[in-house]
Amino acid sequence: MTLDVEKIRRDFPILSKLVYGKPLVYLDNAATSQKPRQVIQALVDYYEGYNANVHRGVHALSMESTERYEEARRKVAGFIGAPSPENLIFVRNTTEGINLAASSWGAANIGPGDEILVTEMEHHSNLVPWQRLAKAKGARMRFIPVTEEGTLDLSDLDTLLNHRTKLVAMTHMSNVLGAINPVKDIGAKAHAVGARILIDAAQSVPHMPVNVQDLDCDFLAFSSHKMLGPTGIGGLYVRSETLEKMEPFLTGGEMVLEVTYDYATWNDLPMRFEAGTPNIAGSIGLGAAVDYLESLGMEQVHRRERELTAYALDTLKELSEEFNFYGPTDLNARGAIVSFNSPDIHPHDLGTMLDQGGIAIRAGHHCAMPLIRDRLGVAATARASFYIYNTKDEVDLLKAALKDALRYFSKTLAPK
Ligand code: 7TS
Repeated sequence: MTLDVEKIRRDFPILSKLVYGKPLVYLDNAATSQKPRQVIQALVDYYEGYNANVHRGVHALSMESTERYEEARRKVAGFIGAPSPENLIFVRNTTEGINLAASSWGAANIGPGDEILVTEMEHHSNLVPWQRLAKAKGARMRFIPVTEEGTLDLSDLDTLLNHRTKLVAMTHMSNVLGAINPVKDIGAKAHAVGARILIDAAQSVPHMPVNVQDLDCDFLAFSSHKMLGPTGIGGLYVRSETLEKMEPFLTGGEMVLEVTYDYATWNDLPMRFEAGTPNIAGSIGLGAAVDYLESLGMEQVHRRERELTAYALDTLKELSEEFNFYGPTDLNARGAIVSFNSPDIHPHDLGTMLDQGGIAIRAGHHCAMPLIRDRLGVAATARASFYIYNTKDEVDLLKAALKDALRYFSKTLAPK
């Protein structure tokens, strides 16, 4: 079965929008995805029908919102293959999930002389929290290098990963290179030396089947807004044995069982990690996004995106003299993200020009400054990133717009 892209597109109201009088071509999905009517409706249904705080009211609305909030947790936990909904903490986004792990687990388990192993392709969200922790604790950061091709260079892994390593924190899919990393194999090696593995799944959970039990990871963080859901909500999966020993991240209401003027005891899992009123509507909206993705099937989503990536790489190859393209050539090792750069045009100028034609791409350092600057050796790149509703026609429009931009900026490409 292949996905019916035209039918999918009809579910996304924003895709019929005109930008500067041109049909929107939305190719900035790695930053945030668009939302289907079903997700938007779930938010409206909540606010119009049963808006109330969760876990505390005895009244009908509160009981309904609590039931729907916990139902969303069951759905999202199931989507990533968590053994129980208790393993899933609702957080604001991937960034907060990683910070929770760094503050609660990291602060208690990383000490002087310990090592935290990350890769050179991390988003700042999976770099800065560990840098800060390492500085505070006298621990050392180590880095798995990135090859010229944009994959991980694992040749020194046996040295980088050693008895001092306490944590491997790595991205499942790079938001710049599109590289999909062998997190399962590296996780097994991490466990063999007694280290834990945290997976930044911000770019993988939306685009391919991800199962935390199959990956055998200790932590996995992701964001709703990149997987058709609302902003302000995401998930952190934590393995039970680890979660049970973790101290709370934030403290206050909801996360306590009993409070006196002198002390407090902690609530059950996972509420212990959800201080204050949570993003109730957001969680329910994320549950609706999971329903939507499951109705398509994540294998189908991944297959369709691989097809589109293959088409994009093949189509854009024609411009390989004018643009450098980054990321692995092996389609099995990359997702639907294509970063590129021209020595003649600043990516921001390119992005602005494409925008005039209704084409939304991202230009910049993509919150991966060390990778862009120190590894790719550029100040910024342009990036097109695809999702289930993108089409080959849109890839063709991108190519045509890039050719126009080359003509406009460098006047070196003769019209074809
Ligand atoms: N990790 C990766 C791999 C990401 O791509 C992003 C966001 C994050 C973490 C942080 O996610 P957040 O939801 O907490 O912000 N990446 C991008 C991007 O590539 N363009 O804008 C946001």
